[in-house]
Amino acid sequence: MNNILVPQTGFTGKHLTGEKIDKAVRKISDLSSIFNDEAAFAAAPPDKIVYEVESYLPVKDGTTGGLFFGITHLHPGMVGNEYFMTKGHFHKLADRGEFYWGIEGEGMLILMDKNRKTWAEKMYPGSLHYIDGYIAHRTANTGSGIFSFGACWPSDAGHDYDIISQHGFSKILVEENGTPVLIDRVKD
Ligand code: M6P
Ligand code: ZN
Repeated sequence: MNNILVPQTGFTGKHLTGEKIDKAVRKISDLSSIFNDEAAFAAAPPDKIVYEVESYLPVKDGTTGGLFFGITHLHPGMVGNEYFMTKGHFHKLADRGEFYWGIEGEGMLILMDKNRKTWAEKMYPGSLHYIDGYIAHRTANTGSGIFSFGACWPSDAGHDYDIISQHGFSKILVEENGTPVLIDRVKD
């Protein structure tokens, strides 16, 4: 025994391999109240996959001082004129930050502070995004292929989905003349 170990988990650049990898799939039917256009949402196929998340969770959820690592694959698509996107969340321990980085395809990181000020950053292969604590975050696929991005966050951060599922972000990302634009969300 020479104390040189072989890792049991791998990162191929796009996928995670090995032990302790958690996989989650989010379909249209899992995303009620996320999209703004309710009629378009009701007409969308409920079983269509919107995104998949692979996560390496080496410690128990809630552990102070640990880290989690995830890759999210957002499929291309729209609900009405809104791009396929993640649910989006604040952290339960609200001051916890997170890194996101673009791996493949084109997307947008949509951010909102506690005062509901919303802005967005373009994501593309090689883009790196530091998300400060107290900032809600979600991503959207603005391209025609799969949009994959990485994430690394503290293992005690947790996910708080309540504010977003009840009130959304104050702005939504829609396609206008083939271009993504961030506009005020007006609920009809
Ligand atoms: C990233 C990380 C995860 C998150 C996932 C999907 O991989 O931020 O913590 O779960 O994106 O986002 P959401 O949980 O908002 O659906
Ligand atoms: Zn997060």
